[in-house]
This record gives sequence, C-alpha cells and structure tokens, in this order.
Amino acid sequence: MGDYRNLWESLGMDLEKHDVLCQALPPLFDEIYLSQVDRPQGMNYFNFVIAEIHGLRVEELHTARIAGRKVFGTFCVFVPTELITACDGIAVGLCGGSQFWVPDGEKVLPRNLCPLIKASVGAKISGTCPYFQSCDLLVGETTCDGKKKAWEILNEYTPTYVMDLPQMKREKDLSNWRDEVSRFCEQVEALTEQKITSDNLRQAIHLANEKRRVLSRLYGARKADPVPISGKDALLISQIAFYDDPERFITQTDALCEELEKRIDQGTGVFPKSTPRILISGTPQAIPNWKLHHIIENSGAVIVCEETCTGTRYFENMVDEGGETVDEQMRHLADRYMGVNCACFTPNTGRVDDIVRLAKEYHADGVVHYNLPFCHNYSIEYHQVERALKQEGIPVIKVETDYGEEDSEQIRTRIEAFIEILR
Ligand code: BJ8
Repeated sequence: MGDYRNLWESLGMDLEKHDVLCQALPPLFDEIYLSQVDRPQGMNYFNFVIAEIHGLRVEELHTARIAGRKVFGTFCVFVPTELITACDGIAVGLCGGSQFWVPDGEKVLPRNLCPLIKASVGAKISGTCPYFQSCDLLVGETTCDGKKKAWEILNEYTPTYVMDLPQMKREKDLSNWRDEVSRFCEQVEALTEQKITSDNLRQAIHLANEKRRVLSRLYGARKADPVPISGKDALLISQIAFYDDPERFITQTDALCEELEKRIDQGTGVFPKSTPRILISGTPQAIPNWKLHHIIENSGAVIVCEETCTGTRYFENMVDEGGETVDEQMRHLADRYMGVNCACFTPNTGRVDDIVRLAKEYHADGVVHYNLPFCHNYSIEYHQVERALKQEGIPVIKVETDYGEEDSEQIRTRIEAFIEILR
C-alpha cells in the first residue's frame, strides 16, 4: 500500500492504532488467499484492491468529497443504493468483519451481541476505519434489535439516518416500504442537493443491475464441475462489490468471468472433479471474515454458493428497468428490495425455498448453515431450514462462530466429519 498517512490524518484517524490493524491484514491474506494454487489471473485485480484496502479507494472518496459529492455508509442489502448513485452520491458498505474492532465495540455495547454489530461500531469509535471516517451520512435500518439500537450510538459520532424496514411482507407492509423508500429519496436529495429525475434514476438502476448481472455470471460459473474458482475467491469478490467503484468492478469481474468460462470449456478447475460441494447459508461475512471458507476449503470440500447477504441475497432479482416516470421507477425499486428474504421477516418461507433451490441449482452435496453468535433471527430459522433440507435428502450442519480463532480446530473437526458423510 502507498503512503496515505496525510490522508488518514486528515480523516481524524488514530494512526498508531491503525498501524496495528494494517500490519495484521497482509499475513492473513497471504495465508488464506495467496497460498491457493491455480487461481485465475483475473484475481490479480482483487488482490490489488485488498493490498490497497485503506488506500486507493479511500483517496477516491476523498477526491470525490472535495468535488462536492457525498458518501453514504450502509450496513444492509435493503438500502436502495440506486437513489444515492442517481444523485451523484457514493454508497459504501461498512459492515465490520474483523475481530480487531470487537473490543472497541464492547466498550459501548454488551458483550453478548452479534460480532458484526460490535465490530462495525468498534470500527467507528476506534477511529481506525477510513471508510467510516469518509462518510457524510450513515444509513441504518430496522432489521434486528442489535442493529436498531446500535444506530443510536453511531449517531453520536456521525449523522445516522434509519430506514424503517417492515417485519412482514403483507400488502400494507409493501406500501409502507414504498413510502419509506420515497422518504429516503428526499433525504438523499437534501444531502446531495440534487434532484432525482427519471433519467438519472434510470442510469443508476441500470448500473446496479449490471453489478447484479456480473455477480450472477460469476456465480453461474461456480455451477460447473470442476469449479473454476474457489469459494474463498468468490466471497472476496462479493465483499469488494460493496465498496469498489461500480463501473470498474463490473469491468474487472466480467474479464474474470471470461477467463472462468474458458476454464469450464477446457474442463480445468481449482479443485478436482467430484470434490464435495458445499452451499453456505446464513449470516453475512464481511471483510476480512474468511474463517469458515478457509476451514472448509482446507478440509477437502469446495464452496459453490453463498445464500447470504454477501452472496445471492445481494444480487438475485433485478430491478425492472421498464418504468417511465420517477413514480414508476421508485415503485419497481421498492418492490425489488422487498424480494430479499432476510430472517428478520416473519414468516420467511421464501428463504427456505431459496436454500433448497440453490442447493439443487449449484449441485451442492451439503449445506453449512453459518450463524454469527447472538443472531437469533438466523439461529431460530435454522429449524425450518434443517427440516426442509432433510425432506429433500440434503445433509446440513449448523456452525455458529464469531471472528475469533479459538474455536477453529473444533470447527475443523466437525467440518471434516461432515465432509466424510458427503463422500
Ligand atoms: S438483509 S442479514 S444485511 S439485516 S447484524 S441480522 S448477523 S444479529 S446483518 Fe443483515 Fe440486512 Fe438481513 Fe442481510 Fe443477525 Fe448480526 Fe443482526 Fe445481521
């Protein structure tokens, strides 16, 4: 990474503490990522993005802000980022995936809380995340209880706007959600001092759909046997999708997909043909949470799909691009987002159906249900997921783990036993 100390200082970061964080990531990335063999050439771009994780993109945000553009930090795939793009703003996904930030989060939050929330809050209050420091507005949402209350704390540091997400999907909930999307639109217009028009919204919807399309293409390649790309690499790309420049991301991912499709034609892969195939389902995996993927892919299986918000829930379902007026476009936008099946909804049978469908589509031999500790929504929903998969004869195991390494060996033992069953 280049020298960005002046930039970080101007963002009010704790440089000493940040140095410790910067030293921890490269060896972790070397061990988990660069040690893989036969990686596609196209991964070089994503390696570069990680090498520059707190550098180049942060500098781009800084330059954009000097030019008057606004940066919005988001934490959930329900935030319609198209509205931000339409008003020439920049959306950046901020969920924290590092154990490094958890102790700082625990200074203001209870310990018995989801690590994703503790890490996200810790990243802000420790002053060690340049993305948090670059945000003009944080956008929270009423999903789980932990997040709902965390916004009140984050608001003490950076203005935080909260979208009221319904907890059910009845007609009246959809109608409330459409209103909520309009309310958010007004907020974005006010902050950016721009007006949404059918033209700028059409372009923004198209750009977001292109990102969905290219992620869908990437995931499509993972249906092949042998698999042309590891689950770890695919996860990395999904994680980067949340903060990279969208146009550049689309170009680079398309180029990678071309390479993957050639590999499929030639019958080459990163794991031998007939390696046991795993579908991950459950809570999101924010950078640098690569723990479960690393354990599974070092235990003789390959991950072929993630039914998570750093997976299919992020890119499945396009926004209908047919709207002519802003009202029609807003309606299509709101409707697409209501199609996301998060466990914060009740009932949420759509997610159970999705998991069964994806397991079949990706020819998964088994499902690993991944749960961050204290995420009750996903933990409780496991009951229905397990029952549906058993009915289909698809083996499933539940793994609940945080960002620490203490339980890695124990998880490895369980995963190895599970893979033995799949063989
Ligand atoms: S749409 S999964 S991104 S809310 S923070 S719910 S893990 S206890 S992140 Fe999420 Fe939106 Fe739903 Fe997706 Fe559980 Fe932790 Fe809450 Fe979490």
